[in-house]
Amino acid sequence: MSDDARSANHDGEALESLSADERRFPPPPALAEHANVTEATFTAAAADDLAFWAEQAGRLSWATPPTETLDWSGAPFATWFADGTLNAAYNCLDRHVEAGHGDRVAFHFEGEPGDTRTITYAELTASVCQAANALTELGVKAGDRVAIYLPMVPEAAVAMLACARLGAPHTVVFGGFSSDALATRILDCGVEHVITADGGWRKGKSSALKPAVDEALERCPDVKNVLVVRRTGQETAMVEGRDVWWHDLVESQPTEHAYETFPAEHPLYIMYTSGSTGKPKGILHTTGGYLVGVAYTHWATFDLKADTDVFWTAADIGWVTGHSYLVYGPLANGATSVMYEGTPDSPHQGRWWEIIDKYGVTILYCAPTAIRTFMKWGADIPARYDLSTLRILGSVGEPINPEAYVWYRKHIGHDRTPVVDTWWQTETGMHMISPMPGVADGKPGAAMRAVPGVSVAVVNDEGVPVSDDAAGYLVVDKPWPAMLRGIWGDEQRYVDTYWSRFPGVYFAGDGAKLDADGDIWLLGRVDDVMNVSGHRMSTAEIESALVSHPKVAEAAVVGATDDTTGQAIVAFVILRSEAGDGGPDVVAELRTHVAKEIGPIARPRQIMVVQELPKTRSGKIMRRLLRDVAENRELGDVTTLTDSTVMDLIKGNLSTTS
Ligand code: 6R9
Repeated sequence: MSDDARSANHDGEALESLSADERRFPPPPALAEHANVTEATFTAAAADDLAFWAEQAGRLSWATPPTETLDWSGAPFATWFADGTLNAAYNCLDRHVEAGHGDRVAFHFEGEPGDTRTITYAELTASVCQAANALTELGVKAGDRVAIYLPMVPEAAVAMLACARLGAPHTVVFGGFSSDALATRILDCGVEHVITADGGWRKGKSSALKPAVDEALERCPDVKNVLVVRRTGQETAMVEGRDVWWHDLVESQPTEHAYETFPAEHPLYIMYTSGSTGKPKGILHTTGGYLVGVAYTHWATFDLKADTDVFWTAADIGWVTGHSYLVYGPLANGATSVMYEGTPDSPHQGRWWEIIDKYGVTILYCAPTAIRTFMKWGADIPARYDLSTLRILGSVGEPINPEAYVWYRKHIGHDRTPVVDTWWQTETGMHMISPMPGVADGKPGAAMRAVPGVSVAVVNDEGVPVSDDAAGYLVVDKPWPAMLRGIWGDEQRYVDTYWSRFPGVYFAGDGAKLDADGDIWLLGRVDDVMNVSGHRMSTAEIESALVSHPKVAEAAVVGATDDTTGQAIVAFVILRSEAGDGGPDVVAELRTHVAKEIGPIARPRQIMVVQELPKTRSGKIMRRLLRDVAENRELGDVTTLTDSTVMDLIKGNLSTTS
C-alpha cells in the first residue's frame, strides 16, 4: 500500500493485514479447460451487460419470451424482462421431466435421525402438483401471501414451489425463530395461510414447531388455515376448522396441476432480514429476473455440470442462501442436490463428511462459521472419510478468514479444489462478487471480482471510486436481474436504505478494500467498523488475526465504549479442542499475537474465552449482543438467535472466570 493510499483512507496498517496473505491457488488445469466461465465471458458481459442478461434469459422456458431486458426509467425501481411471462415451478420441475430427465434425482434428503428419501424430478413435480391442488382447495390464489415455517425437510421445498406454481408469494420463516418473529412477519405482509410441521429434529431431539404457530396466531386473527406436516410424530394440538394435516389433504390430491403463467415481475417471495435498526425488512423478489440471476450464477460460480455434479448447499431454507442455491438455482438448472435436516454434530462430528462420502458430493457450499467449527473439532475427523469427489468448495455469509480458507481447501478440498468466496445479500438475490473457479487465481480471504454481468465499485465518503489498494464502501453501480424490487409495504424505506447514501448507486452496507490487483476484500458491515483512538479498524480483520493463532478456532470482536480511546477492542474467542483450556497465559499470548499481526493499536483491551458465540440462522455473529456483554448492559432482543441459551452460557462463563 502506498503512503498516499494509506493516509487517504485513514484505515492505516490495520486494514492491510487482511490482504497480507500471499498464498495463491490457480485453478486445476482440467477444471479450467472445461470451465463454464472463461475470461472471454467477462469481456463479453462487460461489452454489453444487457445483451449478456438477455442471453442468460434463454436459460429459462418462457411462455412469452421477453423482448425487453431492463426498464430503469423509474429508478431505483427496476423491471426486468417485463413483457415476458412464465411459471417458476414449471421452470424448476416439469420442463426437466419433459426433456427426459424425470428420473434424475432432484434431492437426496438426509434426515437428522438417519431417515433418507431420494426424490426424482418426476416425483418432485408430482408432489408439487399435489400441494398446489391442496392449497387451491384451501383457497390460496395468485397474489396471496403464504407463510412457511418448516424444518429442513423436502416438504419445505415442495411448499415453496407449490406457492410459486400458484403465483402466491411465500415468506419462509426460519424454523429456529420464535413465535414472536413469526407473528411479526405474518402481520407485516398480511398472511392468511401458514404451512408448518409438528416439529423437527435437532441435536438428536425432536423440537416442536406447531406450539409456536399457535402462539403466534393468537395475534394474527386473519390467518384462515394451517397446513401441518407430520415430521416428528410428537403430540400436536390441532385447532378444529383451522388446522389440517398435510398427509390428509395433500397426499390424496391428483398429481397433475395445470399451471398459470405470470408476468416476469410477478412477486415470487418475500424474505425478512434484519436491518441495523428498526423492524425486519420484507425484501421482495419477483419471478423472471430472479430466476435468471440464480440460474446463471449457480451454473457459473459452481461450474455446474448438471448431469454429473452432486451439489450441496448446507444452509437452511429459511435463509436466502437456501432459497437461491438449495431451491431455485439448482432446480432451474436441473441439478441434483443434497438436503440435510440437522446439525453437523448429530450424532457425531463427522456427519457432514459421512454425507459427502455417501452421496459423492462434488460441490459443497457453506458458511465460514461452519468451517471454523470444523477447525475447532480437528482435521482428523474429515480425514476418516472419502471426500475425493469434491471439486469445488463455496463459502458464504461472512468474510472467510484466510486461515479458514486454507484449512477448508487443505482438509476438505484435498489441497486441490478452488474455494469460491461468494459475496451477496438477501437483497441482491444472487451472487455478486466471487472468484470464477476456472479463471481466478484464488486468494485466501478475497471475494475477488464481480461476477460476469454485474458491476460493483468501492467508493469513499464522497462516493468517488477509490484507487486500487484502498478501502471504502461497497456499491453496485448497475441494476442486476435478481435485485430486490423493494421492501414490502415501505417504498420509502427501500429508497432511503439502499439508494440515498450515494445517489444513483446501490449501497450495500459493507466495507470493502481493493488490493493492488484491483481484487475485492470484504471488511464486514460498515457498522462493524470500530474507531479506536481515531483509527478505523474492521472487526473482521482482528478476528482473522485471532483465528490465525493455532489455539483459536473462532473469534468475535466488538468495539466497546471506552472513556479514553472512544472505543476499545473486546474479543470473544473459542479455543480449538487440541488447545485444551489454552494454558494460564492464553489471553496475554493472544493479545500479543494480535499486536504482532496487525500492530499495537489493534491489541484487544480484553479477551474472553467462551464456549459458544451467539449466531443468526445464517451463521453471522450477533455482535450487538456481545457489545451488550462487553459494556455490561442488559441484553437486547435475542429473538433472531438460532439458540437463545448461548447468551446465558456466555454470561455464566464470564461470571465464573472473571
Ligand atoms: C447471502 C447472505 C448479507 C451480508 C452482507 C455481508 C455478509 C455475505 C459474504 C459476506 C463477506 C462474503 N456477507 N457473504 N461478507 N464475504 N462472502 O449472507 O445474505 O444474510 O442477507 O447477509 O452478509 O455483510 O452484507 P444476508
